[in-house]
Amino acid sequence: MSELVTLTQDGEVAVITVNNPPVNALSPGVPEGIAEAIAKISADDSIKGAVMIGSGQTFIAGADIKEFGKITSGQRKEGINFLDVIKSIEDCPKPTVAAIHGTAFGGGLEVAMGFHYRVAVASAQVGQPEVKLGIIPGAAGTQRLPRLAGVAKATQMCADGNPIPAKDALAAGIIDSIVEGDLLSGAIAFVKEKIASGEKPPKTRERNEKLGDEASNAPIFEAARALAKKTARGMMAPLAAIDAVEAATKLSFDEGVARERELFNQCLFSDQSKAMIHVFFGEREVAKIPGIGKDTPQIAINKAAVIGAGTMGGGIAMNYANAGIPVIMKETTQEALDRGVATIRKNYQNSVNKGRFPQEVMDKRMALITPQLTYDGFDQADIITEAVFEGMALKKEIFSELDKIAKPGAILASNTSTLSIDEIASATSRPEFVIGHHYFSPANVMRLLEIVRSQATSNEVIATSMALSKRLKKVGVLVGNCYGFVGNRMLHQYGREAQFLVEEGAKPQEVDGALYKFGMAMGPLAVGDLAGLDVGWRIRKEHRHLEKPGVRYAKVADELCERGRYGQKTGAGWYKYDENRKAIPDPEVDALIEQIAAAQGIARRVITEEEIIERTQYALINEGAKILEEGIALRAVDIDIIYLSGYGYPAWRGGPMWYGDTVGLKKVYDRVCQFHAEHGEWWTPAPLLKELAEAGKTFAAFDKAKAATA
Ligand code: T1G
Repeated sequence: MSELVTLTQDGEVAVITVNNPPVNALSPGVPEGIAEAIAKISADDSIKGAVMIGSGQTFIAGADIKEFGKITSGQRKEGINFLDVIKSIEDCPKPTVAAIHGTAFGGGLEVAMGFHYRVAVASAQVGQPEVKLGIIPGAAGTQRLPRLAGVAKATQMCADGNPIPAKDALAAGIIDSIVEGDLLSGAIAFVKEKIASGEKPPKTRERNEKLGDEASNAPIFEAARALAKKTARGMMAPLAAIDAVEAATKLSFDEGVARERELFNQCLFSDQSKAMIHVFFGEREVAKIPGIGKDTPQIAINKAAVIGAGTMGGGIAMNYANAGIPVIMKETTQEALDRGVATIRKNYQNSVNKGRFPQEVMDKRMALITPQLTYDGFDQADIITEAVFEGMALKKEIFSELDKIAKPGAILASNTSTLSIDEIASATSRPEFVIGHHYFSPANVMRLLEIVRSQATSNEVIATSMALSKRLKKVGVLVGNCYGFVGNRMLHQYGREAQFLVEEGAKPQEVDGALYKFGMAMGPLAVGDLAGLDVGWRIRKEHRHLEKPGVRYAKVADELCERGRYGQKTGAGWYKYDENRKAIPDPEVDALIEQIAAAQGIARRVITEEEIIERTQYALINEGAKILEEGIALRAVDIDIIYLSGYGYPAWRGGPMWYGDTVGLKKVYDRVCQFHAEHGEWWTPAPLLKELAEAGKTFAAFDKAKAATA
């Protein structure tokens, strides 16, 4: 028996323990160890029943995702096949019980469903999250789950990939009992009852009573497909998962398993799955900061304070309250403060009304927020976040005041979206405690938190900020200090190209439509209308003096603002908006665009979808390469995670840098050079892009090489 799987005996009951930290993944050796244990149990007459349990934090959390890359790259010849080991569990002549704590996900649940019975602690979760990796269950999960939970539940779980808690799994028939107290003892007691009962251990694959019939199943699959096309737009895996569950209702078990395997392989070898596996590991990679290890001391965050109760300040205060951290929220006028509190209350009430959490949770969270007009209590705060108007003078004035008020060792964070953290820190005597915490609107919803280090920010403050982002359920990404940091700096190039394309001949709805079809949550012009065109207009006016003569700048957005067309908030921007805020193309805007193009001597032309995608996506990639070279982002994958969690970039494309790798950096670079020749210095190729393109390399390889030397 490998140390990955151990077999012990408790009287007549055998206990199989899986020891593969940290999540007991089904890495090579684990399935083999389980199969070996089951064979021994089947052959040993002194054993009358068996239990399997995971050591450490969880049951089996799935196949080892690291193995998929080896398969798709050809490094590993044979695929991942747990079907035989699961079948051997099912065919064991003695009752077997899976004892679940933590998570039984993916292959973990599939293995558990091969057991005759499943018991769990109340805090356990079960699920088939494979679609979140762009694949589907590949070990008969789509065939056994409908046999235990019924077709509707199985279809929903395999298509959306969301886990369910033990109590729902019990109600659905996926588990047989919830164990109070010690899980192993409870599981052993359970299997002893089954031994005593003498009942024939039920084989899940033979349980067909919940498979329904064509008449009852057809509407389930039709609704599931319609939902997947809406909520997982562009993705193949959810639809494949539904096909696989449908096969379970129409074919024999073995034929259904064969169909599942076909669909699994189609997904596994797709670009979408490679991208989503890149994202899975990327979301964990960004938490690893070279030079700031797990042993870096952190500052205890028990009390917070926020300056500003506007859209951002209120959302930030909610983040702290949601994490159970008391937070003071300060404003300058009672009217602004009351408005901020009212917005928070409305947001929470919406969640209660939608059943996301009960009223008492809302009441508890509201009680954690202390709205006030003074700095009272700020000297007790462990972290103070400034979220006021985006003007450097005001921010420096506030940080200078905080320097006098905050206790020694308090973190002073700015929510600035573009301004220099170095300059803000210079207003204090404690620059090592100053950092950027750039949230994305709405701050209580968007997962991304750009953590902006200044030249002086200490490792402790960075380590604390990274840990705090996890506590606030954010994806914290450490970035360097430059205008726009990472996300907004790249967005500036992306938005510029979108507007140039409009001036050159594409209609606004064509630019937005092409990018929506590409997978973006919204097109850039519609995003501008949503955020308010006046925001960018104010910043451009503040920086007009920096515009280089002879260099082309987009003109239409400024003109729209001059006409009071700020977007949704004024009922018109790039589009007109009806009472339901539906965007309607506006002939007045078309006429304005033609007028501006003519005034600039731009000969308008038909612009293809392909050019729209290339001009906008390659502008992102080229700027991302410059950001990498400057060390503003630690890795290309950090840029990808920023775009996925803060800018509505489709996970199944992996992020802008991963997309560049998928297209091929040589092709990207060649097109950037063409755009440079046609459109001037905005398109100056990034030297790193040139270097990687000419070496036939990828950004992923760049990251790997950098990690190897870190
Ligand atoms: N394979 C390999 N590594 C994994 C892993 C997995 N399945 N799950 C987690 N890790 C690593 C992770 O990268 C991190 O590594 C460490 O474990 C801690 O993870 C056949 C084909 C279980 C809820 O999709 O959802 O089964 O960064 O930080 O917050 O049909 O991990 O420390 O080096 O996330 O406590 C299906 C994925 C696979 C589950 C724990 N299973 N994992 O969360 O820890 S496909 C999944 C999770 C499959 C079958 C198919 C979470 C977790 P490092 P963590 P956590």
